[in-house]
Amino acid sequence: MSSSTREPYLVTVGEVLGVLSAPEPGPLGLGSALRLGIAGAESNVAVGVSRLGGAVTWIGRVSEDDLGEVILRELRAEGVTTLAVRDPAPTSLLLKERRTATHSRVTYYRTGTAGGRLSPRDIPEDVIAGAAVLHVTGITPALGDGPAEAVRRAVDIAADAGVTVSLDINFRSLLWSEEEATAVLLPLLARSDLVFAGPHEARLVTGGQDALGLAKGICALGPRDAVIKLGAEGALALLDGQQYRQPAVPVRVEDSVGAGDAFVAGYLAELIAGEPPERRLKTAALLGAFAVSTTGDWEGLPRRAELALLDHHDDVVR
Ligand code: KDG
Repeated sequence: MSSSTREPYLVTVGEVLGVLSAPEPGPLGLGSALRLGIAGAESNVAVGVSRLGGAVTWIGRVSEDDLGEVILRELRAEGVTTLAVRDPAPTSLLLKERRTATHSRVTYYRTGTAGGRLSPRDIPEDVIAGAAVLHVTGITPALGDGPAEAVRRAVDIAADAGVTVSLDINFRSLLWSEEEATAVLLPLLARSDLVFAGPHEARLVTGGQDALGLAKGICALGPRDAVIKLGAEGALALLDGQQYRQPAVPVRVEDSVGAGDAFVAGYLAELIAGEPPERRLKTAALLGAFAVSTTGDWEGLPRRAELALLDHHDDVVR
C-alpha cells in the first residue's frame, strides 16, 4: 500500500513507567497493598486514541525484563503499534500514594532506567514523516539530554515533512526546574502546530492575564493552534485565530491524574479523523471526564460507543 492511501495515524515518543499505586487512602506502612499498573503521558494518549478507533504508533525504550514485557503486551493489547528499542536497564517506577481520599502524592524512581536512555538514533524517520500527527510532551525532554535530543529530532523530522506537531507542555516539577523547562520547550514549541497547556504551564513560555491572553501568547510564538486546559472550568482554544470555549463535563472526581492526557487523546483522535474543532473539543472534554471519574491514568478511557455514557443526563443505561 502506498503511504498516500494509508490510514492517517498518530505517532508519539515517550517513556512508559511501572506504576505502584496504593488503593486505600492513608500513609504507606509495612504490608500496605500496592497495585501494579503502567502509565506514561504519551502512552496514555496513545491508548486513548486507539480506543476511539484511531491508528497509533508509540516509540520508546523498554526494559528487557518482565516489566518491559508487561508494558509491550499491554500497549499491543490496546491496539497501539509499538516501536520499542529493548534496553538492559530497568523500567522506571512511579509510586502513587493516596495520602488522603482527595490528595495523591507521586514519587519517581527513574534514574538510570530504560526510558531515560532514549536516543535520537531510536527515532525512525519514515514512521515520523509518514504520520498525520506527531504528539510529544514536556516530560520526555526532562528525562535527560538523550531523550531531549530524540524529541527534538522527531519534531524536526515532522515539521520538515509537513506533519502536524502537537506538544503538551506537561510540566513536571519533580523532573526539572521551570527555567530548564522553558529553555528546552521554547524551541520545540516554535516548531509545533498545536500546543496544549494548563495556565501555569503556559506561563512558562509566555505572559497573559487570562486563558485567551495565554493562548494568544502561545500562538505568537509560532503554533497555529493553542488549547488551554482549565480543569473543572473546561478549556479555551484558539484555533486558526478563532476562539472556542468548551465546558467540562460534570462528573464525580475519583482520580484526576491522567485527565490532561485523556483530554489530549480525545482532541487528537478527532483531529486525525478529520473532525471539526467543536467535535474535537467535545470529545476531549468527554475523555477528560472519563479519566477523572475512574481510577488509573488511562484504564477507564472509553471506546467510541461508550462516549454517550457521559453525554446525557441518565445515570443508568437500560
Ligand atoms: O499525565 C499523567 C502522567 O504524568 C503519568 O501517567 C506518568 O508520564 C508520567 C509522568 O512522567 O509523570
